[in-house]
Amino acid sequence: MGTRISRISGRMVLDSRGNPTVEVDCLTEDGKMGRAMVPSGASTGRHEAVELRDGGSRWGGKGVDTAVSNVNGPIADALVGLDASDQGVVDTAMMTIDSTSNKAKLGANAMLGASMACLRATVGDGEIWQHISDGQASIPVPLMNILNGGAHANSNVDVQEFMIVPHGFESYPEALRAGVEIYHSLRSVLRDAGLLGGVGDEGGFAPDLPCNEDGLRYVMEAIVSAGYQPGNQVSIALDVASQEFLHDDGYHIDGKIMDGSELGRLYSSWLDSYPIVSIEDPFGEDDWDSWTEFTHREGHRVQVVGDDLYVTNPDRLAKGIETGASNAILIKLNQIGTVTETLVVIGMAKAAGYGTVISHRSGETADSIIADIAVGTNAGQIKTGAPARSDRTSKYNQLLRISEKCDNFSKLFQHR
Ligand code: 2PG
Ligand code: MG
Repeated sequence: MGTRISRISGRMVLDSRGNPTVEVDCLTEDGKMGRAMVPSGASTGRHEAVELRDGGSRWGGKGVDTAVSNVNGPIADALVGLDASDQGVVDTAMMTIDSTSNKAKLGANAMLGASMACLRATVGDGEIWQHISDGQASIPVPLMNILNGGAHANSNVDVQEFMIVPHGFESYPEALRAGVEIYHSLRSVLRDAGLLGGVGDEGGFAPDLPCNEDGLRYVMEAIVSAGYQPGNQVSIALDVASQEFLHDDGYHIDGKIMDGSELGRLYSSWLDSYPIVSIEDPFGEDDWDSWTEFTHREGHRVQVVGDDLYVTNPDRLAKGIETGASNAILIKLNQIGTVTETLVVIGMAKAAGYGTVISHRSGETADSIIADIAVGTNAGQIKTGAPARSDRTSKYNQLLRISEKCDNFSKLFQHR
């Protein structure tokens, strides 16, 4: 058993927002080393697995000393001696000592760091995407967030993410180039309008705008002025992250208060006017009826993606499949906390005919594992921010490397 784990060790490192996060090293008896860093969300769903933070005043309450101690203590004790290549056994061993339904004891950040480090150690100098693939790998279509609002920006824009989807290209490198050119074109468009300020957490521009629809207008202008055809070559995706503006009296958007049906009709009017191929979290995390109503009406012409709704959790996804709440799921490893469970949820979604979007978090690291996971599971889509800032480009760049060996660029959204 060459891949028997000889050592698991954790430490604190910093994420892209300057907050502590967990890094884990896994060493095997045959001398392999796997290292992984854990990302962190800001617009987190209430039903996500627990991200263990120390609280108190140090690091603004965001310390991860307890999570790191859990890696070096109980997790290391449980994993040393196991075969790193048996991911299911590794992850089950951690779940057995945690025993909570939301990983509150060990922390999903501690568990995921160890889980991913074991996967890396197993693969060694090889390729993670090849290791997890059942033979059907493809490079995902990127959903690139070029205009940031909501909880990721200090602006008045309610919609969290305006993304471009460069789907009408023969290869990933061409699609990426289009995305990058449009990103820079948006900078010029906003500068000319006197709206260029800083960028948001995911590297997209973060202007104040008179209304949310203006985000769509500026993105359209950027696509056209970069020389691309909206709809044919490049479409738009939104992450509304509506839970963030859902209050007791309804959804607060554009200075109005709407119920789920009214908000759904606003989206429908956007679908009539813009080439939108995907809408994520159009409704709140427990507003199942609005999800079902909207997906029933619009699911034939738009991908409806559950993020806070499903939190990469098989039980919540099962409910969504049963009720027809959406037709796609966002996949974030740290929402559920282990590699094994993540792969199970992806499999479940695919079996139900759901779209699968592998996603970063707004707080990221240089770790690019989600690029490999998106390729190896043939997910079809990846969402990993603007094509700027190393925490985001590390994933786009890893896809460039992989595309030297795998030239199968997903055909998703090509024949709309
Ligand atoms: C989302 C994510 C990533 P956060 O809502 O989809 O873009 O944001 O990591 O803050 O939850
Ligand atoms: Mg989201």
